[in-house]
Amino acid sequence: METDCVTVTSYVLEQRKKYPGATGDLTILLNALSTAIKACAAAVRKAGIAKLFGLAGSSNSTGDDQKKLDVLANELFINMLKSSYTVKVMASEENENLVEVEIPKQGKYVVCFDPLDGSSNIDCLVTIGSIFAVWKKPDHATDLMECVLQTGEHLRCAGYAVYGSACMLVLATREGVNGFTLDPSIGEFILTSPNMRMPEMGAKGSQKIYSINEGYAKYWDKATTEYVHSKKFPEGKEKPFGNRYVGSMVADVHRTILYGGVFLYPATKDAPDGKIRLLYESIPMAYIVEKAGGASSDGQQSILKLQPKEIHGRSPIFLGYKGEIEKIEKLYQQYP
Ligand code: AHM
Ligand code: MG
Repeated sequence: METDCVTVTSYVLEQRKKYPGATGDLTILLNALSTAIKACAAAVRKAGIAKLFGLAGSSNSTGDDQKKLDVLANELFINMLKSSYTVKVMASEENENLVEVEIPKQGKYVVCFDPLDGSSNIDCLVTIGSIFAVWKKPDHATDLMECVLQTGEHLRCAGYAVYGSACMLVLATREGVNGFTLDPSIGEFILTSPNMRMPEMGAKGSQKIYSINEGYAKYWDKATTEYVHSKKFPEGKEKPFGNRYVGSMVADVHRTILYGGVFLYPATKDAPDGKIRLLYESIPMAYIVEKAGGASSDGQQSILKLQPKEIHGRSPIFLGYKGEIEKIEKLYQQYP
C-alpha cells in the first residue's frame, strides 16, 4: 500500500499555503464537496440493489422527470454545502429557485452545481457525473441573483466527478487541473493525474474524435453542419475523425481532455440556445478544459466571457482542441 500519497484535502491545504491571507474557507468548502461526491459515488454503485433506479415522481426546474438518484445527489450537495458554513447561496439544476443558506450558517462563496449529470444514462448503467462551479460573492453585491449571475472569468475553481469504471474527481483551480481517484477501501480521493493537460492535436497518443449527438443533424445550423462534414470527409489524404458520444457531458468531456478531440452541443432549430446550462454545466466544463490547455466557445467567443442572465440559461457549446475551436468560430463568422 502507498503510504505517502497526496489526497484531495492535503492538495488543497498545500495550495492554500501559497496564499498567506487565505482563511481556509475554500478548503472546507472543497472538503464538503468531496464528501458529497463520495456519498454520490456510493449511491451510484449500489443504485440497482438499493432500488434507486427509476423516477422519483417529481419534475425538476426544466420539466424533466427526476430520477431517485438525482434527488438524493441534490440533497447531498445542498446539505453538505450548508453545513460547511462557507456558502451564501447555491444554484442547482434540480431546484427552480436559488437555495439560500440560513443566515447563521452563511459564508462568502457561491456554488452552482449539477448534482447528477447524464441522468438518462442511470438506468442502463452508463457513466454519469456531477459538475460544480465556485465563485466568491462579489463585495458590492446586494441581492442573491447578482451573487450567482457571474461570468466564468470570475470563477475561483470548478470541477467534476466521473462515476465510471472508477470514480475520479477532477479539480481545476488557478494553478491548473488535477485528477484524484477514489480509493474505496480507504474512502479518500488520491492524486493520480497531476497537472492534467489536453494533448496537442497530432502529438503522440492524441486522438482525433468528434463528439456530438448526430441524430439532430437535420436541425443543425450551417456552421455545425459544415464542421461535422469536414471531420467525416476531410480533403486530400487526411484521415477522418472518429466519433464517440456517451450522452453524459462529464464522460464526453473527460475523454476529450484525456485523449483529445472536440465536444459539441450546438444550437438546433427547436433549441436556439442548445441544451447545456451555462452556470452549472457549460461554464465549469469550459473553465476546466481551458485550464487544461484546450479552448471553449459558443461559436463566437469563449464560454467564460458569457454573462449568464438567468439561473437555468443555456448556450451552444464547443470544447476541445484550440485549433478546432478556431475553425468552428471561423465557420460561425462565415455563416452567422
Ligand atoms: P441532464 O443534466 O438532464 O443529464 O442533461 C445534460 C446531458 C449532458 O450530460 C449531455 O451532454 C446531454 O444532456 C445529452 O443530451 P442529448 O441526449 O440531447 O444528446
Ligand atoms: Mg446536467
